[in-house]
Amino acid sequence: MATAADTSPFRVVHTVCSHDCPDSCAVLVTVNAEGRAVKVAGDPTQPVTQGFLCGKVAKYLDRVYAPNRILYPLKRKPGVAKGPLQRGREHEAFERVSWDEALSSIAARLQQISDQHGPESILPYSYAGTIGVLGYGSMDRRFFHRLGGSQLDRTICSEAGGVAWNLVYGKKLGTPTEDFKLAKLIIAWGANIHGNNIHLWPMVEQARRNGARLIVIDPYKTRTAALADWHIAIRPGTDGALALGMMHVILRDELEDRAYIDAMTYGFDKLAELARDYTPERVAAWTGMTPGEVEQLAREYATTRPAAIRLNYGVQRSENGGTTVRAVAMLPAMTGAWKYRGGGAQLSTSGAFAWNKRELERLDLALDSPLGRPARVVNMSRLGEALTAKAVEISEPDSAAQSPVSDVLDGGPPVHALFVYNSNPGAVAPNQNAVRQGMGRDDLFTVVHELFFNDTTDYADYVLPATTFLEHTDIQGAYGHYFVQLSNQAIDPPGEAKSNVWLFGQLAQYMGFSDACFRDTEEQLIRQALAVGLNGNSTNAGMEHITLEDLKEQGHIPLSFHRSPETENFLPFAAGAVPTPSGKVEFYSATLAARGMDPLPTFVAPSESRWGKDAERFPLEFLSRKADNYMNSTFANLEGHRKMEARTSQRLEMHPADAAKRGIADGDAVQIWNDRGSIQLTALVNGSVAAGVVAARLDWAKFHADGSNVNALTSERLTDIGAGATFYSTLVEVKKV
Ligand SMILES: Nc1nc2c(c(=O)[nH]1)N[C@H]1C(S)=C(S)[C@@H](COP(=O)(O)OP(=O)(O)OC[C@H]3O[C@@H](n4cnc5c(=O)[nH]c(N)nc54)[C@H](O)[C@@H]3O)O[C@H]1N2
Ligand SMILES: Nc1nc2c(c(=O)[nH]1)N[C@H]1C(S)=C(S)[C@@H](COP(=O)(O)OP(=O)(O)OC[C@H]3O[C@@H](n4cnc5c(=O)[nH]c(N)nc54)[C@H](O)[C@@H]3O)O[C@H]1N2
Ligand code: SF4
Ligand SMILES: [Mo]
Repeated sequence: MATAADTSPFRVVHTVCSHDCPDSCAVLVTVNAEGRAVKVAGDPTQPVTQGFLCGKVAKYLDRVYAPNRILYPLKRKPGVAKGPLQRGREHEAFERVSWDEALSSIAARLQQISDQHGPESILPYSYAGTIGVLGYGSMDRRFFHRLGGSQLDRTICSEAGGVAWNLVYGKKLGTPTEDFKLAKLIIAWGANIHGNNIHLWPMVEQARRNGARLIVIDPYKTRTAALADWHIAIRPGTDGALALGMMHVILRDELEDRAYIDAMTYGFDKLAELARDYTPERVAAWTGMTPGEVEQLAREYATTRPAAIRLNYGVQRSENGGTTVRAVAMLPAMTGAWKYRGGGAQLSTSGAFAWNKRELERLDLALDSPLGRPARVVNMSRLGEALTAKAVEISEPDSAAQSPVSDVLDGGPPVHALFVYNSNPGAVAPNQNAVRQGMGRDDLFTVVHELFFNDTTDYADYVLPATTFLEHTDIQGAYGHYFVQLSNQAIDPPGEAKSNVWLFGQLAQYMGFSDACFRDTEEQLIRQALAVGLNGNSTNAGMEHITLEDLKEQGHIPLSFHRSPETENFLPFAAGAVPTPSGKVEFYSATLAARGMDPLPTFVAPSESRWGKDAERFPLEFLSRKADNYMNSTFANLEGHRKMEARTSQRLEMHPADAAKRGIADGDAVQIWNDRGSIQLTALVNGSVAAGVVAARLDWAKFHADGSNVNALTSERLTDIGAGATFYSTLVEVKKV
C-alpha cells in the first residue's frame, strides 16, 4: 500500500547545522523532486532544537543557492598580485581549472616545498567552518600527519576556557541545557544567550515563568542583558576579581556548602585564604560595581537553589581569561550548586562526546612522513607572527643561534605553504595587518577551500569549492547539549563543490600516499568515529546504545546518561570521583604549580587594559564582538543577513561621555586606532557600553570602505592559560574624522 510519504514529490532529510554554535540544531531539509532544497526547519522532536532555527540559519537557502558561490577549482592568473580584490569581481583574478589539474599542481607544489624546506614548512589552517566530526577533523588530519605538515594548535576560540575548566573539573561537562528551566537563578556570565545560544533562551523563559531571576554579567548591553532582571556592566577582564569577591562574601557569611566542599573538593583552605583578600570594596574598585552590588550578587547566588551559571566563552578572550574561567567555575563547587537539578554551571558539554579521534586523525601516520615523528605545533592565534617571523631553514642548523627566531615556529622552518579550510583568517585572526602582510608574501603558496570569495581567498594561489552541510554526510556532537546526531546529505553539491573529506582523501592519492585510510568513505569514517563494535553498537563511552542504523532512522540520540532527561537526574560533579589528578574538584591546582604557574585563581588585571602602561595613549577598552546575525565571519556576505545586522553594522558603540570628550556626535565618522592598526567606523552613541569601553562587531574586512575590520586592532598576545586569543583585551583611541 502506498503511503503519503511514498507518493509525495518531497523528501525530508535529517541534517545537523554544522556552524560553530553550542546549539547544533537538528535541521529538517525538504527536498523536491528535482533534488532542490526548498525548506529548512528545526526538528520539533529534538528537545533542544524544539522545532525552530535561529534567524541566521532560517535563511540558509540564501547561502546554499547564493549566485556567487564558488563552484569550480580556480587558479590565480599569472601576474595578478595577492591582496584585496574588488568585491563582486574576485573571479576575474582567477581562471577555472579541472579538479585533476588543481590537485596534481597542488600536490606537486607541496612535494617540492616539502623537499626543499622540510614538510613542517607547510601549515594547515582550519577552524570551525563545520563542526561536524568528519568535516572538522578527520581526513584532513590524516593528510597533514602523513605529509609531515606542521600541526595547528586550534586556540582561537575556546582553548583558554576549556583548559581552565578541565583544571578544575577534569572534563567539559555541565548542567544539561534542558535543566536550566528548573533553575531559580540563572547567571549569564560573559554569555550572550539571546545572540549566540538561542536554544537556551526558551529554558530561561520557562524558568522565569516559574519565578527565576536572570542576571547578566557583560560589559556590553546585549539583547540578553536588555532582557535581564539585573545587568551588571562589569569592566572587561575583571570577572576573576568578582568571582573571588563573591567567594569572600560567601565564606564570610558562612553560606558555603561544607558537606560538598569536604566530600568533593581539593584545596579549599588555600582558596579561602586567597578569597579573604577580595573584600567587596577592593572588588568594586576593579569591576566598577558598588560594594553593595558585590554583596548582593554573592548572597543571591549562594542562597538561591537551584542556581545555574551559563558561563560562555566571552570572559576567556581576555589576557587573564583562563584564570577567570577557573575562578567562576569554582563558584558552584563552593555553594554545592551541582547537587540540585537545574543548578551547577555550563561552559561546554563537549567533553561528553568520546569520539574515537585516534582512529579518525591517525597521528601515527606522522611516523611514515619524511619527518618520522609528529610535527611541530604552531599556535593559530599567532598566524601573523608565524607568517612574518624570520625563522631558520632547517638545512642550516648552525645559523639558528644567530637569528632571532620567534618561538611561534618552535625552531623549525618558516612557513612556505598555507592550506586554509574551514576558516577565514583574513577576517577572524587577530592582528590583521600582520596576517595580511604574511599572506601577501610572494613566496608563500596558499590554497583555500571555501564557499565564497572572502578576505582569505584574495590571497590564494588556488581556490577550491567547498560544500555546505546540506551537501555532505557527517556525524556531530555538540558543545551545548548531549545528543549524537547524524547529518545526511540532502542535496547534490552545486557545480564541482567537494567536501573536506573528499578533498583530503583525493589529495592524498595525488601525493602518492598509499595508506588504505585515505580511501575511507564517509560511512566508514562515521563507523570509526563511533568505534562500532562487533554487535554494531558504538564502543565509545556514553554511546554504547547507539548504532549507525538507529541514527539513520532517528537522526538524533541522547548520550546514555541523558536518555530520559525528564525523569532521570544527570547531575555532573554532584557526587563521586572527578576526573582531575586529585580525583576532586580542584580549587588548588598542583598541575599549574608544577608548571611554575599560580595554582590559585589570583586576579591579575590584563596588561592591555585601563590599568596597563598604554592606557594613557589608548584610554578606551575595545570589545571587538561577534555580530548577532552572522556566525563569526560567516553569513556577512549575504544581503538578507546584512539587513538584519544593519543597526550596529560598522558602528562604534560609545558612551555619551567618551563621545562628548572627543567632540563626537552620533553618526559621525570616527577613526579608531592603536599601534597595530587603524579602522574607520560610524559612531553610535548609545547606552550599550559604560564610559571607558567602546564596542564594534566583526564583519568582513572587504565590506569596510578602508579594507580593515576590527581585527586590525586586536593583538596576538595569548591568554594566561590555554594559549588562546585575547580579542577582548584591546586598547584604542578614537577621534572624529
Ligand atoms: N549570532 C552568533 N552566534 C554565535 C557566534 C556568532 O558570531 N554570532 N559565534 C559562535 C561562536 S564561534 C562562539 S565561540 C560562541 C560564543 O558565544 P559567547 O561565549 O557568548 O561569546 P562572545 O560573544 O565572544 O562573548 C559573550 C559576551 O561576553 C562579553 N564580554 C567581553 N568581554 C567580557 C568580560 O571581560 N567579562 C564579561 N563578563 N563579559 C565579557 C561580550 O560583550 C559578549 O556579549 O557563539 C557562537 N554563536
Ligand atoms: N574580533 C574578533 N575576532 C574573532 C572573534 C570575536 O569574537 N571577535 N571570535 C573568534 C572565534 S570564537 C572564532 S570560533 C573564530 C572563528 O573563525 P572561523 O572558524 O574562521 O569562522 P568563520 O568566520 O565562520 O569562517 C569559517 C569559514 O569556513 C567556511 N566553511 C564552512 N563550511 C565549510 C566546509 O565544510 N569546508 C570548508 N573548507 N570550508 C567551510 C565558511 O564559508 C567560512 O568562510 O573567530 C575568532 N575571531
Ligand atoms: S547557528 Fe546555532 S542556533 Fe542557528 S541553526 Fe545553527 S545550531 Fe541552531
Ligand atoms: Mo568560537
